[in-house]
Amino acid sequence: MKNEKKKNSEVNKKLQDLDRNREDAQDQYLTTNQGVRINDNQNSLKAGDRGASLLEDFILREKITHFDHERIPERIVHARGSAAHGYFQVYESMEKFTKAGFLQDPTRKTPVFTRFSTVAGFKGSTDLARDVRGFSVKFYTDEGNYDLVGNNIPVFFIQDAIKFPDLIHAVKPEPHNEIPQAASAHDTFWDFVSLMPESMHMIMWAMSDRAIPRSLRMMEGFGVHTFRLVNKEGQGTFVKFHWKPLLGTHGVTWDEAQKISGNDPDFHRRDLWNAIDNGQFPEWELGVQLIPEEDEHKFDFDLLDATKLVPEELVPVKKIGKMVLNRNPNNFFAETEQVAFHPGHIVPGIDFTNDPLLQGRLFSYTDTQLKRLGGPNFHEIPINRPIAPVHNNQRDGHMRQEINKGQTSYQPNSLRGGCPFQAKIEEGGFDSYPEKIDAKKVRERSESFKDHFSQATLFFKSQTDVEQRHIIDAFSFELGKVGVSEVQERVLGLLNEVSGDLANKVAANLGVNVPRRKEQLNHGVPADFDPKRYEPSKSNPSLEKDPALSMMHKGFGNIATRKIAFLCAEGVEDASVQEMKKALENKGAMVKILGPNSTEIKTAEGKSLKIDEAFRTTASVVFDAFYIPSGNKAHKALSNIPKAIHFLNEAYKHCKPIASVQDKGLLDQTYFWKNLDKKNLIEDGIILGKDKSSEFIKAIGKHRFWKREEKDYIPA
Ligand code: HDD
Repeated sequence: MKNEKKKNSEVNKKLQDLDRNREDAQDQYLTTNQGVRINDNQNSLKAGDRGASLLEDFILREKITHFDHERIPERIVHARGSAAHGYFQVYESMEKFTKAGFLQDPTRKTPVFTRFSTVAGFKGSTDLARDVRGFSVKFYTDEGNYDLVGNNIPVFFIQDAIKFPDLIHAVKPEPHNEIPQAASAHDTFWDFVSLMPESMHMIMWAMSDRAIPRSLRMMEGFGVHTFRLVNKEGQGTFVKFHWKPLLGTHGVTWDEAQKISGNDPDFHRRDLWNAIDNGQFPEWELGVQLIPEEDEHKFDFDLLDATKLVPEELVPVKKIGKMVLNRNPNNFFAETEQVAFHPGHIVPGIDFTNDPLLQGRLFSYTDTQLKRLGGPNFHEIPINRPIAPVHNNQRDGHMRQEINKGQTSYQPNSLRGGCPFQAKIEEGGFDSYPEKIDAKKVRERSESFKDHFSQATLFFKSQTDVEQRHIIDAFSFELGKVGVSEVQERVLGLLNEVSGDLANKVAANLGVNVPRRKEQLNHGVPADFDPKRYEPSKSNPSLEKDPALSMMHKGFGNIATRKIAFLCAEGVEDASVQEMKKALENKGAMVKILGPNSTEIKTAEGKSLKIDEAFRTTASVVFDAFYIPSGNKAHKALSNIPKAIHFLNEAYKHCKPIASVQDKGLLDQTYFWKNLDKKNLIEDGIILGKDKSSEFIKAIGKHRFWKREEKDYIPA
């Protein structure tokens, strides 16, 4: 145990070194990059005080040159990202399945750096775009860095990496006018989808609320591919990786997402930052689905096909450990921007499979870092540096940091006694899993990859009515933005393969007919498109529904870190503010007091109450629930603020819980109040009356009151 403690503190120490954080302390002088102290940072050197600037001004030249070079190419995909440090700890030894050191010992904390991202938008794009979210974790293990580079969706659009550039070209802004930013609702994306039936499963996920998460802290993560665990005896087990957030998995509504994008494009980044800053550390459990090698061919899909998941109904997820993110980066560029993930960064005990999407990725990630980070030494950038010692004969290259001593940089050598040595397997040397391969070289897809619809259907059927409605709305919005009717029709044809009901409802919203199958395959399809190659061989799905695919099937209750707005004005009753605040904060929620402007106000009792934010500078969409404390004077004042009334109307439209001590005042100024069935307020998420904190907490725990959507009459 003592030894373990020592090891943990050594790891932390190594991480600190890795950070190479430099505080600019108070007592330090401003210097040039060469360490020369600067005496005047306000004026450039000139010939006379009104004269021309002089080229000899090395201080000016150095400063401007550095500035001119401060940007590096943004990531070609996943450019917009937010990250945090933390640690991972396994619950029990996984020795039976893997020899990976960081999965053996429950007392050991392995440092991690985790980056979340959107895929399509540029670096400065909005967080709330409808998009897949990247979920990358770098584990700094004692045996080297292990990167789990996944998404918040367990499947992928395409089966073979050779289609990746096409997929990304189709979804990125269109090349002639660079429109639209961070959005898939445009012609080229849906044109591509309409010709790629294999994308249908992931498209269903991308049109669900998973693609507009409430928070990065409330998303699941998936390794997507089937990987392989290998134990000491060399025995392999197929594995699918899952991250399960302890705060539950939640989305926002599409209307909200669009409004948040305007009000706070940094919504997710800010939310992650603030939660960690407040000490409310986000946590995920790492889950694994383990499949013995002998079961490889027992499923009605191929484990190597990244457009398929292994239903949790068939193979349960075993939770094996927990990740806690507990420290914000010190410098966005140095850490979040320069971190280089790679699915090929693996450690002994974890190995690849022949998934053709994964195999292609193994090439792409190094290649892209060479360009983005400027050369082959990107592993020396502090955030990418392993804590395991690095010894090899690789030398030189742009921006080399290490000063390798000695005469030899080759192997075998005798001049340095043969050092560095190869490690035997028992000494931790990596050995690839000896998979037997005996095949012809072909450019083909396996027959077992050809069912593109069964799991898309399973996904749709597994959703609640509310989730299905959101999917229908999302398709109707996205396809409604497509200007080419042939593309709309082809997609409807594919949707018809997933669910006739889905296709018909989307078609009705678009005012377009669902084509019959024959038309669908031939209508406007390019001459070199080979339908036979993609002809779906619809096998019998072995399951009708898998509840794990739905975000809403699980009860929820934890209100920790939820943001609650208190609508206040002069004359508010202090007790009704403080009691509710205390009750909510006891459950870990974050209370924000909103008021007419951001100064202090006087309560009915004459006390002063600090306002956190003015109505003018915020919006209802950035809060989870709303409370109006008592006080007739305050209610009168709030009733005269149109934004306060709008706040509540919009909150109601977005199905969020609303609590008010009294109905006379602000509540009866709203659009929705007069139409409400006053007998069933609680079922509608409206909590009315004094001392109702426990009812309000329960309501917040339900996240949303979706039944309200059926009415759809709120003009907010
Ligand atoms: Fe990728 C980045 C996830 C397929 C090529 N990818 C990138 C990131 C994530 C993923 C989360 C951002 C990493 C970060 O935060 O820095 N990518 C996936 C998943 C895939 C996938 C889950 C399928 C299962 N990717 C994929 C393919 C290719 C790429 C098939 C190319 C053949 N991905 C890249 C890239 C990126 C990248 C171009 C851009 C920036 C980077 O690598 O570092 O190489």
